[in-house]
Amino acid sequence: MGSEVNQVTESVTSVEQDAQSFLYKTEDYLSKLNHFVARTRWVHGNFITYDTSALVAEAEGQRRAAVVRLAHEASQFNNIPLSQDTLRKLDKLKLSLTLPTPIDEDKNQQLSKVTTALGDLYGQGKYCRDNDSCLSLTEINRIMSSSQDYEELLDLWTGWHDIAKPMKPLYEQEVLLANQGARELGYNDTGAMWRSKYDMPPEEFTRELEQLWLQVKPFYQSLHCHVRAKLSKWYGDDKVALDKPIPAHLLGNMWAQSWINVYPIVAPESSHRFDLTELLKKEGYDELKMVRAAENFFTSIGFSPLPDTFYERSLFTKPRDRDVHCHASAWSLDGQDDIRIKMCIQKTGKGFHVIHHELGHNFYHRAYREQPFLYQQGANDGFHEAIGDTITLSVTPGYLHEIGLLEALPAESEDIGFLMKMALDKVAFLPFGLLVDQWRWKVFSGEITSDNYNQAWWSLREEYQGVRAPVHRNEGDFDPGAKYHVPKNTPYVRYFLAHIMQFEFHRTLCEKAGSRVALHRCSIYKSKEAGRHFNNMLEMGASRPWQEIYADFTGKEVFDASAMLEYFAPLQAYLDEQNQGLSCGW
Ligand code: X8Z
Ligand code: ZN
Repeated sequence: MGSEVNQVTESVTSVEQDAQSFLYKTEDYLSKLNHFVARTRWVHGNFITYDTSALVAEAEGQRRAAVVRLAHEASQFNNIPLSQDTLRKLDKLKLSLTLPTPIDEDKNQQLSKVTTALGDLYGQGKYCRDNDSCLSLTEINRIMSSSQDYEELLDLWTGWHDIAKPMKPLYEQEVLLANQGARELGYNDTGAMWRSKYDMPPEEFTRELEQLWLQVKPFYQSLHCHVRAKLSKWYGDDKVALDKPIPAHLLGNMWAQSWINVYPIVAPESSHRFDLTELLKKEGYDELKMVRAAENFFTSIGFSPLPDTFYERSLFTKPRDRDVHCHASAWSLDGQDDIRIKMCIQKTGKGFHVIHHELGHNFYHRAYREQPFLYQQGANDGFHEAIGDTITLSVTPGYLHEIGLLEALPAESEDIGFLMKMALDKVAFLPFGLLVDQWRWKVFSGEITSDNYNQAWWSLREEYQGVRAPVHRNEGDFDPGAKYHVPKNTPYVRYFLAHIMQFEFHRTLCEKAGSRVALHRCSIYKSKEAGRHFNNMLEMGASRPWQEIYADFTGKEVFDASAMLEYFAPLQAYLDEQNQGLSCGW
């Protein structure tokens, strides 16, 4: 009897050793391959040409094929008792691709070509009124952010959405190929695979999202109601009807995902009207100075300064003479200290926030670099998106005053204006953050087919955001493709999570910093204690289930949106008052 037990233990140990050695080699191999692929992607993203596209397609194809091969090899360890850590790493390996590729090499190459082509259609997209005057997305965004001319906005909106039309057949192919890859790895479809990345059964994850949405939906609806009424006054109720969804081109943003640019139309009368864009201009902040200021926030709470190579290798401004992928991104090329950002910085308040967002990614990359390769990730992808945003919540008027950007410290009575701006950015985003993947999950599962891609997109946008297409759309249009993350295959629900989580993180850090003021007035600037606590979480990477990391960090077992609601409580009271007599909803 005793010797049988020993034999079992010995054989388990030797399988454990086999699995560990497999993982050790895999991590070593993949980290080197990743470095090479990242360099190729970096060059391509900075210089989109026929050749760099071919190179990146090939490199990505190699990487996808290697990961899939290793994930299949890992299945030799299925249903064998192994240590928690080994099981976790095997799971991370299996889930590490966003677009799983079929094992068939021809299909793998086809998938690579299709994904690169889709990304390039977006990166090279321009709206040409005629051959001599083409507008890039950066230019379109700049005009849209300040125009209040209904027809001009409509022209830009339709002009940009047209770039996505040729994506449709490519997207269909991509869905078919990725789904085949997902099935070969044992998932029902690619969407099911994406939902399996959250350390809980995928159905439970879907329920968790639904609950979070229900918690914040009443507040979103109040904001929607108020903004719609103001827009209706501005544009006339023939253009913005008081009981219908808002035309999607009137919210100061191509996707109506951030409404901060319509602040001048909705600003509370009695409130302070300082404008961060103006302050940056007045104080002579160029792109570099904006990045330095954001870095300074992180170093003030105890993070080491960024390496010189960050400044030597990053891209901050849109080159005049070539196509680049302008959408902001943060990179860790080598999993060590070669961290960079690539963004066409807008010298605006919003641009200042985005820089903090990107640096949050980089400080996270660096904090978890001592983890084994497969744990060099956020606790979940929402964490990664929430780090820099948590810092933007500390970019309060008080902080701006402290760093000399804002002359006089605004009185508390003026907070409503500031909260309104924050809500137009952070609360207005929530339904968009949720619906992009609602659409994709249904596309991957086959519930939405190419016959109704566009119609299904707009019914989700109406349902969740309460916005409608400003002109008639049909299935020749492919409006989801006009949003970066669709052609670039970046899962999106991470941003929804991040928008909720950042308020929980902010509340936790404010407690650590010993703050005694309301959540929206708290800034953790210069608090080493808050910084230390933050860093302890970041260092863990994905080495433990995110729920444990979250509970350790916040001290709370429950993950909910209560901090966001607490932060905006004074604005909620103001909106309730303003909305009296209006009939809200759509
Ligand atoms: O894509 C981003 C970041 C890069 S990870 C700039 N964001 C989403 C978007 O722009 O749509 C941040 C907020 C949502
Ligand atoms: Zn991000």
